[in-house]
Amino acid sequence: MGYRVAVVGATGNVGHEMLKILAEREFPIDEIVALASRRSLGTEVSFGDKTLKCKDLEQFDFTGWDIALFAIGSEATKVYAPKAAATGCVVIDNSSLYRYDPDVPLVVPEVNAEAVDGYTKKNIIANPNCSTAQMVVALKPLHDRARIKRVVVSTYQSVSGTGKEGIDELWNQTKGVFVPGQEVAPSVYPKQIAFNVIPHIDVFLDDGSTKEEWKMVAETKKIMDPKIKVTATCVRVPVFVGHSEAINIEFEDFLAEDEARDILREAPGILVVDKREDGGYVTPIESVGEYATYISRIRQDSTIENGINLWCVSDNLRKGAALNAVQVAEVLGQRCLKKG
Ligand code: 2RA
Repeated sequence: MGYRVAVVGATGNVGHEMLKILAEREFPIDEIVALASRRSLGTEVSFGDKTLKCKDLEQFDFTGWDIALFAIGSEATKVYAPKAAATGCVVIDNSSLYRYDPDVPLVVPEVNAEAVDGYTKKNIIANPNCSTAQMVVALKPLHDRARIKRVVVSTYQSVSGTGKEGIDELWNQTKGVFVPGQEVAPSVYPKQIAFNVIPHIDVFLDDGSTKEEWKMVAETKKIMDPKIKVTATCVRVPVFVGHSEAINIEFEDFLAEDEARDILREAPGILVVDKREDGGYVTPIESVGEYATYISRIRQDSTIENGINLWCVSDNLRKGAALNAVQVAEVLGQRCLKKG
């Protein structure tokens, strides 16, 4: 016995990954449907060794369906998530629309799986921002051991975070630099991304930070502990897939780097690759297609009393989005929607 599962936004990067991961992890499915906008009607997408033809989200009736994994923008989510939820189908949403709603749990299973139980208020569960997800996976085991006071994080976010447009722009701009006569295409970014970095993701806020940076602060507090102080600088880099983060952590109590490394080695969802030699660390290219949140460069920060620095890398389309959503569905099934 399994679930009737809808993947909403099946033709997007995250939608594709959701279908792949549902099949990879053999999520218990009795029936699956791929939903997309009318212009993608009939588009074929893969689900394991099967091919699904996309159906029209606008016409779809979620009645009798158990779980809907949403990977569409906030505007469309605002229209269709409540419709799905009202039929009793539990929505697991990747957009930012519901993340800060007190009646909607924001869940990273390795960190706060029990929060899934609160789904009944709106029949919706929110997935965090990709840059938040990998960070809280890294922070949680250390917070349990030595209570985190403050986090300073700089991110190096790949262009796939912007969707297909970001990937296409990096590719076209890079070709434009090398192929004579080929104009450098106008970018979805405010400045050239090829061979460059852009310290600006999402919109600017009144205090000079960006909304992406605000999301990391607000979501870490909601998922982990409102007392943790977080300051972030989010940067777009010319990488196709894989977000990287340099994280500085200040604890209430002293935590030695060796103990931190041992704790992280044992923590769920984490792979530690940390040797003080050439190549003894993980780079984004190595994270692509993997489930793990990789941790490298673990070391004491001797400039403060109880500080640790570390490097964190993960596939932003997987742990940052599709994998986390499927893991939430797994926890939902184990804790709340028992089948069979
Ligand atoms: C980005 N986190 O990387 C944002 C949205 N996926 O662009």
